[in-house]
Amino acid sequence: MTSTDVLRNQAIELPSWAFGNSGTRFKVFPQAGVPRDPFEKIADAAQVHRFTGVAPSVALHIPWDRVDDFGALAAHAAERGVRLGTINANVFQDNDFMLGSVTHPDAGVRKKALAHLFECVDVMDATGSRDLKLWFSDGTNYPGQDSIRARQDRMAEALAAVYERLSGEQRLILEYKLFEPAFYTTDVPDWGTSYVHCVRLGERAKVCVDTGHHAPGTNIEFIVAMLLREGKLGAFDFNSRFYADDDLMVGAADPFQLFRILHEVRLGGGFDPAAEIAFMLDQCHNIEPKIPGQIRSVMNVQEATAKAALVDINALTAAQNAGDVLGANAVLMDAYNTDVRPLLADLRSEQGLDPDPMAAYARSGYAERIVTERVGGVQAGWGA
Ligand code: LRH
Ligand code: MN
Repeated sequence: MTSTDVLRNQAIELPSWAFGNSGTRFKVFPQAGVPRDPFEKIADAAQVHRFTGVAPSVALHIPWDRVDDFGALAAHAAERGVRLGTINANVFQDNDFMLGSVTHPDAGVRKKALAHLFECVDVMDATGSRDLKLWFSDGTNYPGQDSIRARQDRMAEALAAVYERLSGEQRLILEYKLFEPAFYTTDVPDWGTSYVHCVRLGERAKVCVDTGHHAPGTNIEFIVAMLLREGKLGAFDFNSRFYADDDLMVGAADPFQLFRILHEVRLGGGFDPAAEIAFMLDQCHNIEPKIPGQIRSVMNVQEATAKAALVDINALTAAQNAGDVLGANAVLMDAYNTDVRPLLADLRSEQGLDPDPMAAYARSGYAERIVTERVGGVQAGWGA
């Protein structure tokens, strides 16, 4: 695949929840014009695809995006040039899940959690989605609170039951996270734990790398290289952070890290559609306007991808094999230090898009229109 092919075929999935209100435990600042239902979220996501051309699908979160007729929602999306993507389960907000969901000591609570996961598979059947993404907030806050081993047994049992329920091309994507909301153990805290569970489950179980879910200083591109080598990288939840799971715009806090990650994706064949890697955003625009925030984020992924695609692999390999440390590093830095914005602007023009998506969206009047139209009703959020 040439670098231009990689950019032309790029598909970045947007999170429906990025268009709703979000915040921290301290405050959720509502914004005017925010969607009131999944249909309006989809309409906003379609604006990002309209101006970037590379955001053709929207990930849903259940129950935040539960509707009576998912067929109607899929049709609504199609009319706007996008499709429904990954289904995200939510076993982190029900009062019964305080001590865990599928890992809870009580079998009745585990059964309730599993029922929700099965409901999400039913939603996939209705939307035609390929991926079920599972992130578990399950964990403990104090040593001795529960058996680490027993919780893993419960987790494995639940994952096997969900995996059994999948059909056709459907996949289970297991997302890990170091901590929060649990602060002593998290039952799927790192790539190794997710990988072990996925290997035991089978071919259609893959790992999701959320770039905000690692201990500070973690070399995420090493994890990406390893998972690609094992054929177990299923998806990314892209965002960036300065400290913890900040869910800031991807590439905003550490554009060099994003470049290094996408360089390993390229080396590992991850840009080949056959690798079936889902490139998703998972972000919260707590203080910035949400649609432009998503457009900027998509452009950040495009720019990092374009830079990664510019790396002269032959020169890099030659320098590496010659033990030319500075030479090899220079090959990578040359690509990273290349201004790819003109290249991307030309590619957009070639595709009949405005070379400057942010300016084009601002001129469209959509932002003003939704503020005027979306009066009354309950703004969408995390419903916590
Ligand atoms: C957990 C997470 C997960 C989603 C949620 C919105 O921190 O990254 O991917 O379910 O954010
Ligand atoms: Mn995530």
